Amino acid sequence: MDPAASFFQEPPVLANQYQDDAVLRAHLQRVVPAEMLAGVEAQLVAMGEQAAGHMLALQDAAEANPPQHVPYDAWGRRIDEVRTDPAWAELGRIAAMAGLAALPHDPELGPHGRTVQMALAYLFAPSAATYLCPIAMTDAAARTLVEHGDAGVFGAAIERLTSRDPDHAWTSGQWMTEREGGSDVGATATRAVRDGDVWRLYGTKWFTSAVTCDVALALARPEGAASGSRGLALFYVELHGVDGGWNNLRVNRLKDKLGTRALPTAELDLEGTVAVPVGAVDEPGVPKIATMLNLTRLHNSVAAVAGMRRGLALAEAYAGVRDAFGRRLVDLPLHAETLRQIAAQADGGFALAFRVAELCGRAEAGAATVDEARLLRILTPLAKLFTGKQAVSVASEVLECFGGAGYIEDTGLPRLLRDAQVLPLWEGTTNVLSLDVLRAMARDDAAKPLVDDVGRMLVDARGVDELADAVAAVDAASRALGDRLATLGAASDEVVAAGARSLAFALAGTYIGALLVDAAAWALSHHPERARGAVASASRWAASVSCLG
Ligand code: MFK
Repeated sequence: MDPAASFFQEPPVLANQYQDDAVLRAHLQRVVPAEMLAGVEAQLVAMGEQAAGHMLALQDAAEANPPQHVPYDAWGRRIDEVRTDPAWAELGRIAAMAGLAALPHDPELGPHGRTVQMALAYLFAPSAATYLCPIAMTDAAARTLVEHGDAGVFGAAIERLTSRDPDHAWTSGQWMTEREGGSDVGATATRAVRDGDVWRLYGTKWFTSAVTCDVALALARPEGAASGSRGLALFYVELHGVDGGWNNLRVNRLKDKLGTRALPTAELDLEGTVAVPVGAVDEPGVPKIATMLNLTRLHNSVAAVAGMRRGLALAEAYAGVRDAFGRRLVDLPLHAETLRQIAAQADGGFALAFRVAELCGRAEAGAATVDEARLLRILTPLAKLFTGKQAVSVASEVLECFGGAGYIEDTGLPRLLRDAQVLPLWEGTTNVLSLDVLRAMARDDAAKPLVDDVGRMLVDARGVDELADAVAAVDAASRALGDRLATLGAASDEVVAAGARSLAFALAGTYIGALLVDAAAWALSHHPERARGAVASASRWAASVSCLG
């Protein structure tokens, strides 16, 4: 018998993704009160089970049968139907029932609602064919309407956007990007025209993700308003009328994307689409949509760290079953070292994204101090830009851990890389976010609370022998960062802007170093028998962060 004919490899098998994730579980133990965690743990276990079980088949089905745009019916009528696989809708039902958009509004969870929600989202995302994208926009639209809209006008919509009943729940889109530019929002050409009692929108939205949504928030320029971003107002749109037909809009085509293939992303023409202003129509809409953007940026960060964790879980599972050179991969020193480096990246990104979730929950519950609010403002773009880049490089490394199998489509592995690539560019590119970090520093003096928080965490970890080197390295990076920040005032705007990305990476890298040290100190004092991974990640991070400051 030809030996090649009997060749096969054991595939990596995922365990329950909650029970198997020591980093997530330790974090929740630290930041969520024990009684509350006990109350939500069954949900986390169930999501961890689904994510390693039947959701994988739903994800595969949705990806294998991407959305289709059917512009006309058989008799020539324009219908613009967008057909998706039933598995896509099923993923939406799972999200609604888990309360992925509802939990931050649950008064019983108070400031911890965001952390619990993001823990579930983190388990859901890597098995959900990018369904976290519509959830992110839905969650963020609900919060934006709560903060900037009239409850009498939008109460019913908010109730549906935050419903856990999948037959009643709505999802939202976010219509910002136009042909003129996704980053240069001030160039928006869509017009809002008063027509009797209603406003109508005219223009083209060039990237509208999850076009199967029920509502959307859109920027448009009311007639006579100023040019640039200050003249834009924020509008609420229902995509369909009561008869089920489109609200005077046309689907031009669906985008043929590198990844996120199950997610229908469309180009839309608005041809008199009826819209309702969110708040006063003469108020600038950009600061209002910033509420939405900051939340979708947090979701983006969580999707990034979830993707890294999934890649690591798969690479570790494979290393435990694949032999090479007469040994299991996991026993090969350099391969084991590579896995530990990936783990340090995943742990670092996780710590930053979930710190943002924690602060966001406190701010939304009215429990944040002034410094925590400023910290949230700067950490949100930092988390998005840093984890987005990490996700791509980690996904690439994970594929390499599988050798040739990592390059073969039906292993499902190439999708990890394709789907990661959207994370640095969706919801603001790395450069746009680096400039937003400068904006947060200039307007809110937000670098100071970040540096102060690093100092607080290092003080807490001083005297812990196992962390002495890591504390010293992060401390040195923080002092170098302080020196660098002190020079900014004397530099020209052009020079400061040109250095924005490197400064953002230094800020994020140093802050993550402190978060990892803090988490390791907590693990050593609470669960020393389980602290090895946390100490290893803190030490590895600190060894590289010393060159970032
Ligand atoms: C997953 C599937 C994906 C499928 C494929 C997708 C492909 C990608 C499609 C896309 O295009 S995604 C969308 C990408 N675009 C963006 O994310 C927007 C990028 N631009 C920005 O983020 C700009 O910074 C922003 C439009 C928000 C502001 O630009 P401006 O208006 O030129 O800045 P300006 O004048 O400094 O800010 C206006 C106001 O907003 C100021 O407040 P005041 O009026 O009170 O002074 C700012 O402080 C406030 N602001 C800006 N950003 C803020 C903020 N406030 C809070 N948080 C923020 N992040």
